[in-house]
Amino acid sequence: MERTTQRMIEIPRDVMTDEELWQPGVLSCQGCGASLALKLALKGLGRRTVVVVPACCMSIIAGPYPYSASQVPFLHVPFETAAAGASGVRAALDIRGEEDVVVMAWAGDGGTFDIGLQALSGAAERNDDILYVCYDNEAYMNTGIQRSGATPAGAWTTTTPGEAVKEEPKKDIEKIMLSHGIPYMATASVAYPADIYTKFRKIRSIKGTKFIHILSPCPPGWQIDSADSIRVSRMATQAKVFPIYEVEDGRYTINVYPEREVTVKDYVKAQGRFRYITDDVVNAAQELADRKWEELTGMVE
Ligand SMILES: Cc1ncc(C[n+]2csc(CCOP(=O)(O)OP(=O)(O)O)c2C)c(N)n1
Ligand SMILES: [Mg+2]
Repeated sequence: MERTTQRMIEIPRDVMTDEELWQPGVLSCQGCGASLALKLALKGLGRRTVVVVPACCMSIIAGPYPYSASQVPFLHVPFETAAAGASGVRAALDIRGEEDVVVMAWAGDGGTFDIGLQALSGAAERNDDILYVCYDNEAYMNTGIQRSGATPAGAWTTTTPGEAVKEEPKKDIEKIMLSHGIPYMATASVAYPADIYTKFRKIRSIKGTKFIHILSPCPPGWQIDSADSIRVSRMATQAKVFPIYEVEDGRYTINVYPEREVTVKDYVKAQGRFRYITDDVVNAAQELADRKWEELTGMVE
């Protein structure tokens, strides 16, 4: 297997905090993308951060007070209220004159694409000064791998069981968020840790609603070996299934250009959850990936 640690060297050591705001010994599965993503995000954001988490794997992974892995305030809120909770904390901090504190909602794909979308849309429409992060493991993992609006077509879940895999493609959350005219929207992946760090560092100085969508592999849900979670995530970007880019005030930048010829077929073949995917669905997913990539590259000035 290829080594995956080399990209860590790209992180500018002079500015990166050595402070660990996400402690080891968390309750995640081995190879969990969500926990790694949060660790990197907090390195970029620093100590002046409040994290607001709805019901999802992360509410369990963090552990209960006083044993929580988080070294910053960690507020647990109901499933559909991540954005509303973050907006409320923002308002309270502003009243106290603590405008420099970043309020970050950290929600799963079910909490974002589906049940929390209304609160998220409201916050984005008001351009509330919050950072909203969706760590996307492409199903409701915490309750046993149910299909969400982020699950890709052709994937097995416990609610699209056996050969009755999901038929509908993944919801286009980036377009939904951009339609609100927010100042910052980005995608990221745990396969590119330096990029996560850089993006979270950058958002500290952006006012208004920021949205970051992070692809977060889930070994039990994707039916992959925990040692392969970074490799499979990188394949998603190399195959253009999950491009890494950012949009700042309408300006598009692609942060990772695929270096290798990886097809959608290669990507799905690497995961047990796509065991029953048909050639037609793979071909449609390839066409969709190619079309979206063309659209994206066309947006870059
Ligand atoms: C209103 C409500 N409905 C259902 C649940 C049960 N529930 C808790 S976590 C969860 C799954 C969350 O999925 P996602 O947001 O994708 O995060 P993940 O678990 O995958 O990390 C569900 C259905 C709940 N807590 N509240
Ligand atoms: Mg999920």
